[in-house]
Amino acid sequence: VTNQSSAQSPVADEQVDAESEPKEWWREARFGMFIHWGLYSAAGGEWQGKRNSSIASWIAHEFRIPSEEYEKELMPQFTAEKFDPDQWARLAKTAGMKYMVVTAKHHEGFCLYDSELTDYDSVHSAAGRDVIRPILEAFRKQDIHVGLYYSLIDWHHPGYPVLGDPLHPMRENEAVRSQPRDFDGYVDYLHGQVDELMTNYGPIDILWWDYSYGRMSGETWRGSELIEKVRARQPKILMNNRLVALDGSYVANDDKFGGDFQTPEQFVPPQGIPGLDWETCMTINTTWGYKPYDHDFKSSRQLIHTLIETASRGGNLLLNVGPRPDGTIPEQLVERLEAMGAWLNVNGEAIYGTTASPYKRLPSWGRVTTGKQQGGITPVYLHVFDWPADQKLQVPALESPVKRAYLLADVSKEPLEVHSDKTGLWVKLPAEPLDDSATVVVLEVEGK
Ligand code: FHN
Repeated sequence: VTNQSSAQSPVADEQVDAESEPKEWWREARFGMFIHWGLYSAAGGEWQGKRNSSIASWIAHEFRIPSEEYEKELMPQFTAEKFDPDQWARLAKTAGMKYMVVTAKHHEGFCLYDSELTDYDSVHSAAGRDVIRPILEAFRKQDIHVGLYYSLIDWHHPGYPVLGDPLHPMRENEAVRSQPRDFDGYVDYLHGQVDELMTNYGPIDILWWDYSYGRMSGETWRGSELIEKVRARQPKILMNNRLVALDGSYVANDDKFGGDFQTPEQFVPPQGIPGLDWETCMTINTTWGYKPYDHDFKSSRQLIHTLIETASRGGNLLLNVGPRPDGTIPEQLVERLEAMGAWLNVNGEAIYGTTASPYKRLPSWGRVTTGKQQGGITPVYLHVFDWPADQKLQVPALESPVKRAYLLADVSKEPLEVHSDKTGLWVKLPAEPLDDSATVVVLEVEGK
C-alpha cells in the first residue's frame, strides 16, 4: 500500500508543491483518453474503393500511397466542421478519465497543430486551424491532465525512409542502409517540431513517443539531446518508453531512454510489470483511427472489466477514441465511455489511487485492488464480476484481520457478515449484485 498525494491540475501548476513528484498524479489517475485523429480519419480505412486490412492509421503504408496523392485527396476532407473540443473534454470527464493524450503528429506526418516547419498541418487542411491548442485548453478546463503523442516515424518527410522503402520497419534490410537520404535533416525537423510543441502550448503533462524499431531507436533520434531539451522546457513532463521501445517491449528503469512508464499495447500484462510503472493503451473496437466499418466493439462490461483488471495489476488504462474527420466522436464510443463513467461514479474509490491486488492468484469471481491506508485501516476492494449463486464469496486469507465489510455502492454501508475458516474468508452477499458489470465489496483490513 503506497502513500500517494491527491491528483494535481496542470492549470493550477503554480500551486503544486514544488517537491511533489509528477508521477504521483499519474499513478493515482488510472484512466485516460487516447485520441487518434488525422488524415487517416478522413480515409476511414478505405482508399479508391478498397478497404484496408490493417489498422486505419496504417492505410498509407498498406497501400503504399504516394504522399502527394494522399495529401491531395485527404487534406480537403479533414474538415473539423463539427469539432467541439469542450464536448470531447466533457465526455472524458463523464467517463471518469483523469488525463488524455492526443496525436499531434502520427506516422503519416500530418500535424494537428500550426507548425512553422511544414505546411502539412491542420491549418492548411479544410479545418483551416490549429486543433491541438483548443483541445488542450478544453481538457485543462475540466482539470484533466494533457498529453501529446508524437510519432518518431514520418512517412511524409523526404528525409525519412519513405513508404515502400525497404528501410521501412516492415522491410528493413542491410542493402538499403547505405542509401543516401537526408535523415539528419529529418531528425532536425523532429527536434524542431518537438520544440514547438514543448514551447508554445503551455504546461504539457505527458509526451507520448511512438515508436522505435531496429536501429531506428535511442541515439538515432538524437535521443539524449531530445530528452534534455524536452525536460528543460517542461520539467514536470512524463515520457513513455518508446524512444527505444516497440509497442510491447519493456525497458529497464535505469535505461536512459526508458522513460517514465512502459506501454503494453492492446493487452494487460498478466503479472503487471514488477518494479516499473506502466500503462496499457487499448482500442474500443480494433483500430485507433476512425474506421466506420469496424463494428467489433468491446462491450461496456468488458471495458469496465479491463479497467479493473489493469488497476488490479498496478497499471493505468489509456483507452482510445478515433473521431471522424468532422470532429464528432462515434456514438458507440460515447455510449461505452458514459457507461464506464456511470460505474466509476459509484465505484471510483476502488480504482483511483489504488495499487495492485494483494493476491498473486486470481480469484475466480473477479479482481482485487488495494486502497490507501488511513487511520490504521487499509481498504481491500473485491470487484465481483460473477455473483456466486449461493451468496458466499470465497476470499483468500489476508494477513491482518478484517474489521468490517460492506458494498461500496451501498450508501448506508450495511455490514456484511464475514466468516473465516481454514480455506480463508467467506463474505455473505445479498441475493443480487448491485451492478451487472462489477459490484465492489470493501473489506476494511486492520493495518496493511
Ligand atoms: O502504429 C501505431 C498505431 O497506429 C497506434 O498509434 C499505436 C498506439 O499505441 N501505436 C503504434 C503501434 O505501436
